[in-house]
Amino acid sequence: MPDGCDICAGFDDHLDADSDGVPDGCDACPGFDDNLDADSDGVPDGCDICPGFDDHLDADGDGVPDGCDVCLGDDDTVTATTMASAPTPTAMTATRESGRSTTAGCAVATTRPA
Ligand SMILES: [Ca+2]
Ligand SMILES: [Ca+2]
Ligand SMILES: [Ca+2]
Ligand SMILES: [Ca+2]
Repeated sequence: MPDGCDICAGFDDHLDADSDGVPDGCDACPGFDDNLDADSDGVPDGCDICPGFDDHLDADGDGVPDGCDVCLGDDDTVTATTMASAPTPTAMTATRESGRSTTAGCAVATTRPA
């Protein structure tokens, strides 16, 4: 195929494992349809970190989009890591259930699905 018509330069345009029209080499979200982006933030629905919000807006730079940031202004990742070392599974579950509604804010992290 001529370079001018190459969808994904440097990769085989015919390889498209998830059949979304985007060659594997340029697939933004392997296994999901790259053309589906309900919140139009440029991240396909299947890989959207924070559906309904712009994944690229991250004021505190912790990798968690503003729309899903549990602790704006603080690093959510650090909090999550701390929570991962919680002593008992029971404690983890209790924390998770109360995570969203609590006003303790930065002291409690809510585990989000990957
Ligand atoms: Ca594809
Ligand atoms: Ca895809
Ligand atoms: Ca999206
Ligand atoms: Ca953030």
